[in-house]
Amino acid sequence: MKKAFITGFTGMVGSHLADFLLENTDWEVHGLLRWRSPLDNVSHLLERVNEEDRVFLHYGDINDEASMHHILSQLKPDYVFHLAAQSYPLTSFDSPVETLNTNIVGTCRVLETLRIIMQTDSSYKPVIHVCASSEVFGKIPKEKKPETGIHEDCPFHPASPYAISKVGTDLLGRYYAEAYGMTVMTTRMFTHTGPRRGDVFHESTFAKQIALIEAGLIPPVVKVGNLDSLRTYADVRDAVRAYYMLVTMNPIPGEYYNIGGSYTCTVGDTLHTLINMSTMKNQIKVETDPERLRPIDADLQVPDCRKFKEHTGWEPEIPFEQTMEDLLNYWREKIKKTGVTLTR
Ligand code: A2R
Repeated sequence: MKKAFITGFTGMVGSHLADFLLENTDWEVHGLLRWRSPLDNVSHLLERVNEEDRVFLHYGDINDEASMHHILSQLKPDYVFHLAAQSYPLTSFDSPVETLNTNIVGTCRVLETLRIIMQTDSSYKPVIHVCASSEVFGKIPKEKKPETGIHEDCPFHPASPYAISKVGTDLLGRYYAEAYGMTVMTTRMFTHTGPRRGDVFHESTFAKQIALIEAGLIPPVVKVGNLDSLRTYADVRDAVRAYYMLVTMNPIPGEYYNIGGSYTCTVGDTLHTLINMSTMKNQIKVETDPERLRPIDADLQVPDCRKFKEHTGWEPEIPFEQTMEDLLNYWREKIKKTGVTLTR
């Protein structure tokens, strides 16, 4: 039985990827988590963990070399999905060093550990996905944005410590493929969201605030940052299907792909889509909160995904409205279960 190892297993993407692999393959799914990682996103899998039914947990940290070596040398996974990261751009302005350390040095640690294991066991040839981000392209001036969207070879112009860290992640993935012949592919996924999305991201905080308003827990005011930024949205469940295709459909070492959805709108349009889905839509007011504005914004995030689509045949399937409805329902359920929650 093949073994997949997911760093960032407890995150939004890692947990959906685990669901996808359990549903669509017969692989074992091994997740990396830290000793205090919240288990909310994977709580539905814990029974299977207890029963050792294809899901296994490994405690470690990508910033801890010994733990990575211990886990990976024993497990020797066939597929590695390296998703773990400090994943939030706005937080990276407050914690630049931690962001750079986890996303660049942590990625290097994962790849270097695999390289050393491969050196001592020449039969070991894992297929590795390194997850960068569309944020590497950052703030592209309007006149420089290609008609067909941002393609793989557009110049990097990162606009946050997070984006800079993901340039490092991206280049490390390609370096390990070129220098050591490792089967590493790098992706730059554009905005992807859905249930379990962290409440620090714009569409998720909108949905969460609306659910809190509906529950009567906060006044009917949704606090927002920059509403003008243009985004192309994908559903996280389509995104993890893309990652599965990336590693299983003729993986080409050193390749890098832009991947994203097909629905483009402003952050303001997303806000209004969510408000229109609310039972309180006529009462809700919108207020700008300066704390939610980035010092600079990656504001024209529209992808050209032809390279990935031609290579794999992947197409996004879940419509934007469905994603937003599922996200809103996710928060409604969570608030019903947990009651008062931090307003963000
Ligand atoms: O914070 P935790 O303990 O729940 O774990 C997070 C994990 N993570 C780490 N794991 C091991 N060692 C570390 N030093 C470390 N730092 C963070 O990464 C969590 O499981 C995951 C991040 O989850 P989310 O914030 O929900 O990110 P999401 O949306 O799943 O993004 C996945 C990937 C990231 O590379 C993003 O930068 C990219 O997609 O867009």
